[in-house]
Amino acid sequence: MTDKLVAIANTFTPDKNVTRVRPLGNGNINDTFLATTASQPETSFILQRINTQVFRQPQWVMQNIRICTEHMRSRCQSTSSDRRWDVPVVFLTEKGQDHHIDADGSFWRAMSAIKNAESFDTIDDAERAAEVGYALGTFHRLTIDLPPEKLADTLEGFHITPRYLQQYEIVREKTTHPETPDTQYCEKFIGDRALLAPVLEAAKQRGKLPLRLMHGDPKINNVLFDRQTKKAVSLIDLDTVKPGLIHYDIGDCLRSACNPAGEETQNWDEVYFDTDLCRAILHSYLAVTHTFLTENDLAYFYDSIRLITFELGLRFFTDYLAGNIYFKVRYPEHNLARAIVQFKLVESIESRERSIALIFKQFQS
Ligand code: GN1
Ligand code: MG
Repeated sequence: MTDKLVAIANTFTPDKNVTRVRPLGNGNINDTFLATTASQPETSFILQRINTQVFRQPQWVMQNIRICTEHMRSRCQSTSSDRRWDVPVVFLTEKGQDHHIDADGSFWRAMSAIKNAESFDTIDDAERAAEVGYALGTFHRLTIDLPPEKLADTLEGFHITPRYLQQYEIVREKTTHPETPDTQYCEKFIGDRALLAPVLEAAKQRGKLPLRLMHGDPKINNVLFDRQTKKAVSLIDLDTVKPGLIHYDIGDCLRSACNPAGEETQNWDEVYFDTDLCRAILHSYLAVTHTFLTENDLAYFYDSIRLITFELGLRFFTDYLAGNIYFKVRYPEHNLARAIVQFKLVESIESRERSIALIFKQFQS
């Protein structure tokens, strides 16, 4: 396999000098590797096999990433900034293609690695949190003038919560699963909050929230921090960049960054939503984005945090019931455990509604 991976990596390098390919990170969907050249280790790059069961048109994913990264790069070049901000570069094959399909039909692509940078699965201090807000704000600021209709819909239904609820109901009807206190908790939790599901879609339909370009997956470990300065320098994992609501991003970023126990914990009593981290993230996010956000945008921030957390729990639980066909798992109840983490987080968000609302109040006129 290693030789095969090295050969695949070398389709993206003119010098064919990759000597080592090793697994990187813990993505739930795609397979990610770091490809290294012996002579120049600093030219390591990211090699990924796209999960084509999830991304049915992977060539559209690449097209979206190229449009978005080129746009962000030209915005960075045309505005002076005293801060480092790196946009990943898509590598091309010898034939000038942004992907390579191997003999097994797998879809591969390569992108530059962000130098001297690191990511974290959890954070616990306000300085780092402020950098997370800066990172998401910078991504939204650099893409706000890129018309969303220039991008393809690469993952239909992604973050459309009412659709996930429908799928859950279908899967629940069709499958049999052991009734345990944990599954009963999840079913009751979802049933009690079914009315919450359409909140953002209804606002979109009523014209309160505009269709914009979104990142789609700005969870904490997709923010890269400079190892020396500790400042955020990039927001990676651009597979889900497509037309959507920036509220999905706000919700996803906050549900992931403000959960110090992390989304993989099994210690459910430890799960809580940290409002100090939330405040730090929002302050810096809004400092970058206030020029284009509207009163309506702010009015839906709390709902988006609660909804996207609920939605991810719903997605994990549905996948558990369906037999773990979407998210990678390490054991059969993994998606059930992940769902409970998100639902505990929703409970904590709900219990802190007033203090979360107070954070936004400061920014609403
Ligand atoms: C998936 O594969 P990864 O870890 O980048 C998922 C996100 C979830 C996330 C939860 C395309 O992202 O929506 O929030 O897991 N990506 C897709 O960790 O479904
Ligand atoms: Mg992702």
